[in-house]
Amino acid sequence: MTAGTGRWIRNFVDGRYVEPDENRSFENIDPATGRVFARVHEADRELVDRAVTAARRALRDGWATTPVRERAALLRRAADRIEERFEEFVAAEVADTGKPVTQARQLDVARAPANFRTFADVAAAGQESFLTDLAGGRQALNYAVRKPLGVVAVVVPWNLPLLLLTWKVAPALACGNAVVVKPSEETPATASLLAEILTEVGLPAGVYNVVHGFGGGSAGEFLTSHPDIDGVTFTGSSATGTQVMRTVAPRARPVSLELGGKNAAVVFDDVDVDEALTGLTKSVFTNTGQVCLCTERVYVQRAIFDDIAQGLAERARGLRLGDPLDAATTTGPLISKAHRDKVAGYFELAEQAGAQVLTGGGVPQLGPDLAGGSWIEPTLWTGLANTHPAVREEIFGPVAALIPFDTEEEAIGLANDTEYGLAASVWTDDLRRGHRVAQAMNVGTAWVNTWFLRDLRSPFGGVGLSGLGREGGESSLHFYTEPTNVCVQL
Ligand code: NAD
Ligand code: 6OD
Repeated sequence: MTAGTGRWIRNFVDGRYVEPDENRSFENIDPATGRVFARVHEADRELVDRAVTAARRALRDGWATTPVRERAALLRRAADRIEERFEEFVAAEVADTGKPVTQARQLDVARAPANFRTFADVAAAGQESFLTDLAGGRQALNYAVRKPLGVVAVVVPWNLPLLLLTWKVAPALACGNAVVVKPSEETPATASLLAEILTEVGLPAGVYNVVHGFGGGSAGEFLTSHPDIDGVTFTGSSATGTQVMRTVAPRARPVSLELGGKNAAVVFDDVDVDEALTGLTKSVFTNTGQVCLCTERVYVQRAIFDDIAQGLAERARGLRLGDPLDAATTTGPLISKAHRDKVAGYFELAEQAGAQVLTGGGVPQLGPDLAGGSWIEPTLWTGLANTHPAVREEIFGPVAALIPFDTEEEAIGLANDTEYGLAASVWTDDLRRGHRVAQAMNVGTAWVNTWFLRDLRSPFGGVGLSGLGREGGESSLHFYTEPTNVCVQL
Protein backbone atom coordinates (compact mmCIF):
# COMPACT_ATOMS: atom_id res chain seq x y z
CA MET A 1 0.00 0.00 0.00
CA THR A 2 1.54 3.29 -1.04
CA ALA A 3 -1.28 5.75 -0.38
CA GLY A 4 -1.07 5.35 3.39
CA THR A 5 -4.73 4.53 3.94
CA GLY A 6 -4.83 0.77 4.29
CA ARG A 7 -5.10 -0.88 0.87
CA TRP A 8 -5.85 -0.53 -2.81
CA ILE A 9 -8.92 -1.61 -4.75
CA ARG A 10 -7.66 -2.32 -8.22
CA ASN A 11 -8.96 -2.58 -11.75
CA PHE A 12 -8.93 -6.03 -13.34
CA VAL A 13 -8.25 -6.19 -17.07
CA ASP A 14 -7.40 -9.12 -19.34
CA GLY A 15 -6.99 -11.58 -16.48
CA ARG A 16 -4.74 -9.35 -14.32
CA TYR A 17 -4.99 -6.74 -11.61
CA VAL A 18 -3.68 -3.43 -12.93
CA GLU A 19 -0.92 -1.66 -10.99
CA PRO A 20 -2.69 1.30 -9.31
CA ASP A 21 -1.84 4.90 -10.12
CA GLU A 22 -1.82 7.10 -7.02
CA ASN A 23 -2.31 10.23 -9.13
CA ARG A 24 -5.53 8.82 -10.48
CA SER A 25 -7.29 7.50 -7.42
CA PHE A 26 -10.04 8.26 -4.95
CA GLU A 27 -10.92 7.36 -1.39
CA ASN A 28 -13.21 4.54 -0.36
CA ILE A 29 -15.06 5.66 2.75
CA ASP A 30 -16.64 3.39 5.37
CA PRO A 31 -20.07 5.02 5.74
CA ALA A 32 -20.49 3.73 9.31
CA THR A 33 -17.49 5.69 10.59
CA GLY A 34 -16.65 8.16 7.83
CA ARG A 35 -13.09 6.80 7.79
CA VAL A 36 -11.12 5.99 4.65
CA PHE A 37 -10.59 2.25 4.44
CA ALA A 38 -9.02 1.93 0.99
CA ARG A 39 -8.01 3.82 -2.15
CA VAL A 40 -9.50 3.03 -5.52
CA HIS A 41 -7.62 3.31 -8.81
CA GLU A 42 -9.81 5.31 -11.21
CA ALA A 43 -9.67 3.85 -14.72
CA ASP A 44 -8.97 6.34 -17.49
CA ARG A 45 -10.31 6.12 -21.05
CA GLU A 46 -7.30 4.13 -22.22
CA LEU A 47 -7.72 1.48 -19.52
CA VAL A 48 -11.44 1.15 -20.29
CA ASP A 49 -10.49 0.69 -23.94
CA ARG A 50 -8.01 -2.03 -22.98
CA ALA A 51 -10.75 -3.80 -21.03
CA VAL A 52 -13.20 -3.71 -23.95
CA THR A 53 -10.47 -4.89 -26.36
CA ALA A 54 -9.56 -7.76 -24.01
CA ALA A 55 -13.22 -8.76 -23.78
CA ARG A 56 -13.56 -8.78 -27.58
CA ARG A 57 -10.44 -10.87 -27.97
CA ALA A 58 -11.58 -13.36 -25.31
CA LEU A 59 -14.82 -13.91 -27.24
CA ARG A 60 -12.89 -14.59 -30.45
CA ASP A 61 -10.42 -16.86 -28.64
CA GLY A 62 -13.26 -19.27 -27.93
CA TRP A 63 -15.30 -18.21 -24.92
CA ALA A 64 -18.35 -17.41 -27.08
CA THR A 65 -18.34 -20.91 -28.54
CA THR A 66 -17.42 -22.82 -25.38
CA PRO A 67 -20.12 -25.47 -24.86
CA VAL A 68 -22.80 -24.27 -22.49
CA ARG A 69 -22.26 -27.21 -20.13
CA GLU A 70 -18.63 -26.14 -19.66
CA ARG A 71 -19.66 -22.57 -18.97
CA ALA A 72 -22.31 -23.79 -16.54
CA ALA A 73 -19.79 -26.01 -14.74
CA LEU A 74 -17.45 -23.05 -14.36
CA LEU A 75 -20.26 -20.93 -12.89
CA ARG A 76 -21.06 -23.67 -10.38
CA ARG A 77 -17.40 -23.82 -9.34
CA ALA A 78 -17.49 -20.03 -8.87
CA ALA A 79 -20.53 -20.42 -6.61
CA ASP A 80 -18.68 -23.03 -4.54
CA ARG A 81 -15.58 -20.83 -4.22
CA ILE A 82 -17.62 -17.81 -3.11
CA GLU A 83 -19.09 -19.99 -0.38
CA GLU A 84 -15.61 -21.14 0.65
CA ARG A 85 -14.49 -17.49 0.89
CA PHE A 86 -17.86 -16.28 2.14
CA GLU A 87 -16.59 -14.27 5.12
CA GLU A 88 -14.10 -12.35 2.95
CA PHE A 89 -16.96 -11.16 0.75
CA VAL A 90 -19.03 -10.32 3.83
CA ALA A 91 -16.18 -8.24 5.30
CA ALA A 92 -15.62 -6.36 2.03
CA GLU A 93 -19.34 -5.67 1.58
CA VAL A 94 -19.77 -4.46 5.16
CA ALA A 95 -16.74 -2.16 4.95
CA ASP A 96 -17.97 -0.71 1.64
CA THR A 97 -21.60 -0.17 2.59
CA GLY A 98 -21.83 -0.14 6.40
CA LYS A 99 -24.68 -2.64 6.16
CA PRO A 100 -25.29 -4.96 9.13
CA VAL A 101 -23.17 -8.09 8.96
CA THR A 102 -26.25 -10.26 9.49
CA GLN A 103 -27.88 -8.83 6.38
CA ALA A 104 -24.68 -9.13 4.35
CA ARG A 105 -24.55 -12.81 5.25
CA GLN A 106 -28.22 -13.63 4.77
CA LEU A 107 -28.99 -11.51 1.69
CA ASP A 108 -26.14 -9.84 -0.16
CA VAL A 109 -23.41 -12.47 -0.21
CA ALA A 110 -25.80 -15.44 -0.06
CA ARG A 111 -27.36 -14.27 -3.33
CA ALA A 112 -24.05 -14.36 -5.24
CA PRO A 113 -23.73 -18.19 -5.36
CA ALA A 114 -27.50 -18.41 -5.89
CA ASN A 115 -27.18 -16.12 -8.93
CA PHE A 116 -24.33 -18.22 -10.38
CA ARG A 117 -26.15 -21.53 -9.82
CA THR A 118 -29.49 -20.32 -11.13
CA PHE A 119 -28.09 -19.04 -14.40
CA ALA A 120 -25.90 -22.10 -14.85
CA ASP A 121 -29.15 -24.10 -14.81
CA VAL A 122 -31.22 -21.67 -16.87
CA ALA A 123 -28.61 -21.36 -19.65
CA ALA A 124 -28.93 -25.04 -20.52
CA ALA A 125 -32.52 -24.43 -21.73
CA GLY A 126 -33.45 -25.41 -25.31
CA GLN A 127 -33.99 -23.31 -28.42
CA GLU A 128 -37.28 -22.06 -29.84
CA SER A 129 -38.46 -24.04 -32.88
CA PHE A 130 -41.73 -24.39 -34.78
CA LEU A 131 -43.19 -25.54 -38.10
CA THR A 132 -44.79 -23.14 -40.59
CA ASP A 133 -47.58 -24.54 -42.82
CA LEU A 134 -47.05 -23.65 -46.49
CA ALA A 135 -49.35 -23.82 -49.54
CA GLY A 136 -49.60 -27.29 -51.11
CA GLY A 137 -49.28 -29.06 -47.77
CA ARG A 138 -45.59 -28.36 -47.44
CA GLN A 139 -43.98 -27.08 -44.29
CA ALA A 140 -40.97 -25.05 -43.19
CA LEU A 141 -38.98 -25.64 -40.06
CA ASN A 142 -38.09 -22.47 -38.16
CA TYR A 143 -35.65 -22.47 -35.35
CA ALA A 144 -33.76 -19.77 -33.55
CA VAL A 145 -30.12 -20.13 -32.68
CA ARG A 146 -29.22 -17.97 -29.73
CA LYS A 147 -25.74 -16.48 -29.81
CA PRO A 148 -23.96 -14.37 -27.20
CA LEU A 149 -24.69 -10.65 -27.42
CA GLY A 150 -20.91 -10.07 -27.32
CA VAL A 151 -19.09 -7.56 -25.12
CA VAL A 152 -21.53 -6.46 -22.43
CA ALA A 153 -21.04 -3.34 -20.30
CA VAL A 154 -22.35 -3.95 -16.78
CA VAL A 155 -22.94 -0.77 -14.72
CA VAL A 156 -24.24 -1.22 -11.17
CA PRO A 157 -25.06 0.85 -8.06
CA TRP A 158 -23.96 0.79 -4.43
CA ASN A 159 -26.96 -0.47 -2.47
CA LEU A 160 -26.60 -4.27 -2.94
CA PRO A 161 -23.22 -4.35 -4.70
CA LEU A 162 -22.40 -8.06 -5.02
CA LEU A 163 -26.01 -9.20 -5.35
CA LEU A 164 -26.76 -6.83 -8.23
CA LEU A 165 -23.39 -7.40 -9.92
CA THR A 166 -23.70 -11.19 -9.96
CA TRP A 167 -27.37 -10.93 -10.97
CA LYS A 168 -26.03 -9.61 -14.29
CA VAL A 169 -22.58 -11.18 -14.60
CA ALA A 170 -23.83 -14.75 -14.02
CA PRO A 171 -26.36 -14.83 -16.91
CA ALA A 172 -24.01 -12.84 -19.17
CA LEU A 173 -21.22 -15.39 -18.69
CA ALA A 174 -23.61 -18.34 -18.83
CA CYS A 175 -24.69 -17.14 -22.29
CA GLY A 176 -21.10 -16.86 -23.52
CA ASN A 177 -20.58 -13.11 -23.30
CA ALA A 178 -17.52 -11.25 -22.08
CA VAL A 179 -18.17 -8.43 -19.61
CA VAL A 180 -16.63 -5.15 -18.58
CA VAL A 181 -18.01 -4.23 -15.19
CA LYS A 182 -18.21 -0.70 -13.74
CA PRO A 183 -19.16 -0.97 -10.06
CA SER A 184 -20.32 2.06 -8.12
CA GLU A 185 -17.54 4.41 -7.01
CA GLU A 186 -19.01 4.04 -3.49
CA THR A 187 -18.71 0.23 -3.35
CA PRO A 188 -15.90 -1.10 -5.54
CA ALA A 189 -14.54 -3.87 -3.30
CA THR A 190 -16.50 -7.05 -4.07
CA ALA A 191 -16.33 -6.67 -7.88
CA SER A 192 -12.52 -6.75 -7.65
CA LEU A 193 -12.59 -9.65 -5.20
CA LEU A 194 -14.87 -11.62 -7.53
CA ALA A 195 -12.13 -11.39 -10.20
CA GLU A 196 -9.94 -13.62 -8.00
CA ILE A 197 -12.65 -16.26 -7.78
CA LEU A 198 -13.36 -16.27 -11.49
CA THR A 199 -9.67 -16.58 -12.28
CA GLU A 200 -9.26 -19.43 -9.78
CA VAL A 201 -12.08 -21.43 -11.34
CA GLY A 202 -10.59 -21.09 -14.82
CA LEU A 203 -12.43 -18.26 -16.55
CA PRO A 204 -10.29 -17.31 -19.56
CA ALA A 205 -8.46 -13.96 -19.39
CA GLY A 206 -10.50 -11.07 -20.76
CA VAL A 207 -13.94 -12.57 -20.12
CA TYR A 208 -14.44 -10.66 -16.83
CA ASN A 209 -12.97 -7.17 -16.52
CA VAL A 210 -13.50 -4.51 -13.85
CA VAL A 211 -12.98 -0.78 -14.37
CA HIS A 212 -13.44 1.57 -11.42
CA GLY A 213 -14.48 5.17 -11.44
CA PHE A 214 -17.38 7.59 -11.55
CA GLY A 215 -20.14 8.20 -14.11
CA GLY A 216 -20.02 11.22 -16.45
CA GLY A 217 -16.48 12.11 -17.62
CA SER A 218 -15.13 8.93 -16.02
CA ALA A 219 -15.18 5.15 -16.37
CA GLY A 220 -19.01 4.90 -16.55
CA GLU A 221 -19.25 7.20 -19.55
CA PHE A 222 -16.04 5.89 -21.18
CA LEU A 223 -17.49 2.39 -21.05
CA THR A 224 -21.08 3.04 -22.14
CA SER A 225 -19.94 5.30 -25.01
CA HIS A 226 -17.28 2.83 -26.21
CA PRO A 227 -17.86 2.01 -29.89
CA ASP A 228 -17.04 -1.68 -29.45
CA ILE A 229 -19.57 -2.73 -26.81
CA ASP A 230 -22.57 -4.76 -27.92
CA GLY A 231 -25.01 -3.88 -25.13
CA VAL A 232 -25.37 -2.28 -21.73
CA THR A 233 -27.07 -3.69 -18.68
CA PHE A 234 -27.56 -0.95 -16.12
CA THR A 235 -28.95 -0.75 -12.59
CA GLY A 236 -29.18 2.63 -10.93
CA SER A 237 -31.22 5.80 -10.78
CA SER A 238 -33.79 6.75 -13.40
CA ALA A 239 -31.88 9.94 -14.25
CA THR A 240 -28.64 8.07 -14.99
CA GLY A 241 -30.46 5.25 -16.76
CA THR A 242 -32.04 7.61 -19.26
CA GLN A 243 -28.63 9.27 -19.75
CA VAL A 244 -27.08 5.85 -20.50
CA MET A 245 -29.88 5.21 -22.99
CA ARG A 246 -29.02 8.47 -24.77
CA THR A 247 -25.32 7.56 -24.81
CA VAL A 248 -26.01 4.18 -26.40
CA ALA A 249 -28.73 5.40 -28.81
CA PRO A 250 -26.52 6.55 -31.73
CA ARG A 251 -25.14 3.00 -32.07
CA ALA A 252 -28.54 1.34 -31.49
CA ARG A 253 -27.23 -1.14 -28.94
CA PRO A 254 -29.63 -3.01 -26.62
CA VAL A 255 -29.98 -1.67 -23.09
CA SER A 256 -31.54 -3.22 -20.02
CA LEU A 257 -32.46 -0.63 -17.41
CA GLU A 258 -33.33 -1.50 -13.80
CA LEU A 259 -34.09 1.88 -12.26
CA GLY A 260 -35.63 3.62 -9.27
CA GLY A 261 -38.90 2.98 -7.49
CA LYS A 262 -41.49 4.69 -5.30
CA ASN A 263 -43.12 1.52 -4.15
CA ALA A 264 -46.51 1.24 -2.47
CA ALA A 265 -47.84 -1.14 0.15
CA VAL A 266 -51.62 -1.47 0.27
CA VAL A 267 -52.93 -2.76 3.61
CA PHE A 268 -56.56 -3.92 3.89
CA ASP A 269 -58.44 -4.01 7.17
CA ASP A 270 -58.88 -7.82 7.08
CA VAL A 271 -55.18 -8.49 7.78
CA ASP A 272 -53.57 -9.86 10.88
CA VAL A 273 -52.11 -6.53 11.99
CA ASP A 274 -49.10 -8.09 13.66
CA GLU A 275 -48.12 -10.10 10.58
CA ALA A 276 -48.61 -7.08 8.33
CA LEU A 277 -46.42 -4.99 10.64
CA THR A 278 -43.63 -7.55 10.43
CA GLY A 279 -43.78 -7.44 6.63
CA LEU A 280 -44.04 -3.66 6.47
CA THR A 281 -41.11 -3.17 8.83
CA LYS A 282 -38.98 -5.28 6.52
CA SER A 283 -40.19 -3.57 3.37
CA VAL A 284 -39.67 -0.01 4.64
CA PHE A 285 -36.42 -0.38 6.59
CA THR A 286 -34.32 -3.21 5.08
CA ASN A 287 -30.85 -1.95 4.15
CA THR A 288 -31.80 1.42 5.71
CA GLY A 289 -34.44 1.82 2.99
CA GLN A 290 -31.77 1.59 0.29
CA VAL A 291 -33.32 -1.16 -1.79
CA CYS A 292 -35.01 -0.15 -5.02
CA LEU A 293 -37.94 -2.35 -3.91
CA CYS A 294 -38.40 -0.74 -0.49
CA THR A 295 -41.82 0.64 0.40
CA GLU A 296 -41.97 4.44 0.74
CA ARG A 297 -45.79 4.78 0.48
CA VAL A 298 -48.07 2.85 2.83
CA TYR A 299 -51.80 3.03 2.07
CA VAL A 300 -53.88 1.69 4.96
CA GLN A 301 -57.63 1.05 5.08
CA ARG A 302 -59.12 3.55 7.51
CA ALA A 303 -60.43 1.11 10.16
CA ILE A 304 -56.88 -0.05 11.00
CA PHE A 305 -54.97 3.11 10.07
CA ASP A 306 -54.10 4.09 13.64
CA ASP A 307 -53.12 0.53 14.61
CA ILE A 308 -50.76 0.25 11.66
CA ALA A 309 -49.35 3.77 12.08
CA GLN A 310 -48.67 3.36 15.82
CA GLY A 311 -47.49 -0.24 15.43
CA LEU A 312 -45.06 0.58 12.62
CA ALA A 313 -43.68 3.54 14.55
CA GLU A 314 -43.11 1.27 17.53
CA ARG A 315 -41.30 -1.28 15.34
CA ALA A 316 -39.19 1.52 13.83
CA ARG A 317 -38.18 2.68 17.31
CA GLY A 318 -37.16 -0.92 18.04
CA LEU A 319 -34.62 -1.03 15.20
CA ARG A 320 -31.02 -1.14 16.38
CA LEU A 321 -28.65 1.28 14.73
CA GLY A 322 -25.01 0.69 15.52
CA ASP A 323 -21.79 -1.14 14.75
CA PRO A 324 -22.41 -3.09 11.52
CA LEU A 325 -20.24 -5.93 12.83
CA ASP A 326 -22.47 -6.43 15.87
CA ALA A 327 -24.88 -9.27 15.10
CA ALA A 328 -27.64 -7.43 16.99
CA THR A 329 -27.50 -4.41 14.66
CA THR A 330 -30.49 -4.25 12.32
CA THR A 331 -29.88 -0.92 10.62
CA GLY A 332 -26.76 0.60 9.12
CA PRO A 333 -25.97 4.11 7.91
CA LEU A 334 -26.87 5.67 4.59
CA ILE A 335 -24.20 5.24 1.93
CA SER A 336 -22.72 8.75 2.17
CA LYS A 337 -23.06 12.20 3.70
CA ALA A 338 -24.30 13.51 0.35
CA HIS A 339 -27.07 10.93 0.35
CA ARG A 340 -27.93 11.77 3.95
CA ASP A 341 -28.28 15.46 2.97
CA LYS A 342 -30.70 14.41 0.25
CA VAL A 343 -32.82 12.30 2.64
CA ALA A 344 -32.75 15.00 5.33
CA GLY A 345 -33.95 17.50 2.70
CA TYR A 346 -37.19 15.48 2.49
CA PHE A 347 -37.50 15.61 6.30
CA GLU A 348 -37.59 19.42 6.01
CA LEU A 349 -40.01 19.42 3.08
CA ALA A 350 -42.40 17.07 4.89
CA GLU A 351 -42.35 19.10 8.08
CA GLN A 352 -42.89 22.35 6.16
CA ALA A 353 -45.98 20.75 4.62
CA GLY A 354 -47.35 20.01 8.11
CA ALA A 355 -46.64 16.26 8.20
CA GLN A 356 -46.90 14.56 11.58
CA VAL A 357 -43.65 12.82 12.35
CA LEU A 358 -44.61 9.53 14.01
CA THR A 359 -40.99 8.70 14.69
CA GLY A 360 -37.52 9.84 13.62
CA GLY A 361 -36.96 12.95 11.54
CA GLY A 362 -33.38 13.58 12.60
CA VAL A 363 -29.79 12.40 12.86
CA PRO A 364 -29.06 9.99 15.73
CA GLN A 365 -26.13 10.34 18.16
CA LEU A 366 -24.34 7.00 18.25
CA GLY A 367 -21.17 7.66 20.20
CA PRO A 368 -17.64 8.67 19.19
CA ASP A 369 -16.76 5.65 17.02
CA LEU A 370 -19.71 6.16 14.68
CA ALA A 371 -19.92 9.97 14.95
CA GLY A 372 -18.35 10.45 11.49
CA GLY A 373 -20.80 8.07 9.78
CA SER A 374 -23.80 9.01 7.65
CA TRP A 375 -26.49 7.88 10.05
CA ILE A 376 -30.14 8.86 9.89
CA GLU A 377 -33.20 8.01 11.96
CA PRO A 378 -35.90 5.68 10.60
CA THR A 379 -38.76 8.06 9.93
CA LEU A 380 -42.52 7.80 9.37
CA TRP A 381 -44.99 10.50 8.43
CA THR A 382 -48.73 10.88 8.32
CA GLY A 383 -50.70 13.85 7.01
CA LEU A 384 -48.96 14.19 3.63
CA ALA A 385 -50.97 14.52 0.41
CA ASN A 386 -50.35 11.99 -2.38
CA THR A 387 -49.04 14.92 -4.44
CA HIS A 388 -46.28 15.95 -2.00
CA PRO A 389 -42.69 15.50 -3.30
CA ALA A 390 -41.90 13.19 -0.35
CA VAL A 391 -44.69 10.92 -1.60
CA ARG A 392 -43.87 11.23 -5.31
CA GLU A 393 -40.06 11.22 -5.51
CA GLU A 394 -37.76 8.33 -4.69
CA ILE A 395 -36.00 9.15 -1.39
CA PHE A 396 -34.04 5.90 -0.98
CA GLY A 397 -33.84 6.04 2.80
CA PRO A 398 -35.56 4.49 5.85
CA VAL A 399 -38.71 6.56 5.42
CA ALA A 400 -42.36 6.14 4.52
CA ALA A 401 -45.54 8.19 4.37
CA LEU A 402 -48.75 6.56 5.64
CA ILE A 403 -52.00 7.57 3.93
CA PRO A 404 -55.52 6.26 4.70
CA PHE A 405 -58.02 4.94 2.13
CA ASP A 406 -61.61 3.70 2.23
CA THR A 407 -62.22 1.49 -0.82
CA GLU A 408 -60.24 -0.98 -2.92
CA GLU A 409 -60.72 1.22 -5.98
CA GLU A 410 -59.36 4.26 -4.17
CA ALA A 411 -56.34 2.27 -2.94
CA ILE A 412 -55.50 1.12 -6.48
CA GLY A 413 -55.84 4.69 -7.75
CA LEU A 414 -53.53 6.08 -5.05
CA ALA A 415 -50.90 3.35 -5.49
CA ASN A 416 -50.83 3.73 -9.29
CA ASP A 417 -50.65 7.53 -9.16
CA THR A 418 -46.88 7.60 -9.75
CA GLU A 419 -44.38 7.90 -12.58
CA TYR A 420 -42.53 4.85 -11.21
CA GLY A 421 -43.59 1.21 -11.51
CA LEU A 422 -41.11 -1.15 -9.94
CA ALA A 423 -42.88 -3.07 -7.16
CA ALA A 424 -45.87 -3.12 -4.83
CA SER A 425 -47.08 -5.26 -1.97
CA VAL A 426 -50.67 -6.04 -1.05
CA TRP A 427 -51.56 -7.11 2.48
CA THR A 428 -54.91 -8.88 2.86
CA ASP A 429 -56.42 -12.11 4.16
CA ASP A 430 -58.82 -12.23 1.19
CA LEU A 431 -56.86 -14.07 -1.50
CA ARG A 432 -59.27 -13.12 -4.28
CA ARG A 433 -58.76 -9.51 -3.42
CA GLY A 434 -55.03 -10.14 -3.18
CA HIS A 435 -54.88 -11.43 -6.78
CA ARG A 436 -57.22 -8.70 -8.04
CA VAL A 437 -55.31 -5.81 -6.52
CA ALA A 438 -51.87 -7.26 -7.28
CA GLN A 439 -52.79 -7.59 -10.97
CA ALA A 440 -54.13 -4.03 -11.01
CA MET A 441 -50.81 -2.63 -9.81
CA ASN A 442 -48.90 -0.93 -12.60
CA VAL A 443 -45.55 -2.48 -11.65
CA GLY A 444 -43.04 -5.14 -12.67
CA THR A 445 -43.45 -7.13 -9.43
CA ALA A 446 -46.46 -7.27 -7.10
CA TRP A 447 -46.22 -9.29 -3.89
CA VAL A 448 -49.17 -10.51 -1.81
CA ASN A 449 -48.55 -10.83 1.94
CA THR A 450 -44.79 -10.81 1.46
CA TRP A 451 -41.98 -8.60 0.16
CA PHE A 452 -38.66 -9.22 -1.65
CA LEU A 453 -39.39 -12.94 -1.97
CA ARG A 454 -37.41 -13.83 -5.07
CA ASP A 455 -37.46 -16.80 -7.42
CA LEU A 456 -34.60 -15.96 -9.76
CA ARG A 457 -36.34 -17.64 -12.69
CA SER A 458 -39.10 -15.02 -12.70
CA PRO A 459 -39.00 -11.83 -14.80
CA PHE A 460 -37.74 -8.81 -12.88
CA GLY A 461 -37.87 -5.15 -13.89
CA GLY A 462 -40.06 -2.10 -13.90
CA VAL A 463 -42.36 0.08 -15.95
CA GLY A 464 -42.39 3.84 -16.42
CA LEU A 465 -39.44 5.55 -14.77
CA SER A 466 -38.53 2.25 -13.11
CA GLY A 467 -36.96 0.82 -16.22
CA LEU A 468 -36.98 -0.96 -19.48
CA GLY A 469 -36.88 -4.69 -20.16
CA ARG A 470 -36.80 -7.64 -17.81
CA GLU A 471 -34.02 -9.84 -16.45
CA GLY A 472 -34.27 -13.13 -14.55
CA GLY A 473 -34.73 -16.68 -15.85
CA GLU A 474 -35.51 -16.76 -19.56
CA SER A 475 -35.73 -12.97 -19.70
CA SER A 476 -32.00 -12.87 -18.93
CA LEU A 477 -31.31 -15.42 -21.66
CA HIS A 478 -33.18 -13.20 -24.07
CA PHE A 479 -31.30 -10.05 -23.13
CA TYR A 480 -27.84 -11.63 -23.11
CA THR A 481 -28.24 -13.37 -26.49
CA GLU A 482 -29.16 -12.45 -30.06
CA PRO A 483 -31.31 -14.97 -31.93
CA THR A 484 -30.74 -15.85 -35.57
CA ASN A 485 -33.85 -17.43 -37.03
CA VAL A 486 -33.15 -20.19 -39.53
CA CYS A 487 -36.04 -21.13 -41.85
CA VAL A 488 -35.71 -24.39 -43.83
CA GLN A 489 -38.33 -25.33 -46.42
CA LEU A 490 -39.08 -29.03 -45.96
P1 NAD B 1 -26.63 6.08 -10.02
O1 NAD B 1 -27.55 6.13 -11.16
O2 NAD B 1 -26.11 7.36 -9.47
O3 NAD B 1 -25.32 5.22 -10.37
C1 NAD B 1 -25.42 3.89 -10.84
C2 NAD B 1 -24.15 3.56 -11.58
O4 NAD B 1 -24.07 4.34 -12.76
C3 NAD B 1 -22.85 3.86 -10.79
O5 NAD B 1 -21.91 2.85 -11.07
C4 NAD B 1 -22.41 5.18 -11.40
O6 NAD B 1 -21.04 5.44 -11.30
C5 NAD B 1 -22.82 5.00 -12.86
N1 NAD B 1 -23.02 6.24 -13.60
C6 NAD B 1 -23.40 7.45 -13.12
N2 NAD B 1 -23.49 8.35 -14.14
C7 NAD B 1 -23.17 7.67 -15.28
C8 NAD B 1 -23.07 8.05 -16.66
N3 NAD B 1 -23.34 9.28 -17.06
N4 NAD B 1 -22.72 7.10 -17.55
C9 NAD B 1 -22.47 5.82 -17.15
N5 NAD B 1 -22.52 5.42 -15.86
C10 NAD B 1 -22.88 6.33 -14.94
O7 NAD B 1 -27.36 5.24 -8.90
P2 NAD B 1 -26.89 4.96 -7.43
O8 NAD B 1 -27.05 6.20 -6.63
O9 NAD B 1 -25.57 4.26 -7.47
O10 NAD B 1 -27.97 3.86 -6.94
C11 NAD B 1 -29.20 4.16 -6.39
C12 NAD B 1 -30.28 4.10 -7.44
O11 NAD B 1 -30.30 2.82 -8.05
C13 NAD B 1 -31.69 4.28 -6.87
O12 NAD B 1 -32.41 5.11 -7.73
C14 NAD B 1 -32.27 2.88 -6.89
O13 NAD B 1 -33.66 2.80 -6.95
C15 NAD B 1 -31.64 2.33 -8.12
N6 NAD B 1 -31.65 0.87 -8.09
C16 NAD B 1 -32.51 0.20 -8.91
C17 NAD B 1 -32.57 -1.20 -8.87
C18 NAD B 1 -33.50 -2.01 -9.73
O14 NAD B 1 -33.31 -3.23 -9.81
N7 NAD B 1 -34.50 -1.42 -10.35
C19 NAD B 1 -31.72 -1.88 -8.01
C20 NAD B 1 -30.86 -1.16 -7.19
C21 NAD B 1 -30.83 0.22 -7.24
O1 6OD C 1 -33.35 -9.55 -6.37
C1 6OD C 1 -32.93 -9.15 -7.46
O2 6OD C 1 -32.60 -9.93 -8.37
C2 6OD C 1 -32.82 -7.70 -7.70
N1 6OD C 1 -32.43 -7.34 -8.94
C3 6OD C 1 -33.06 -6.84 -6.70
C4 6OD C 1 -32.97 -5.44 -6.80
C5 6OD C 1 -32.95 -4.70 -5.68
C6 6OD C 1 -32.83 -3.29 -5.72
O3 6OD C 1 -32.20 -2.62 -4.93
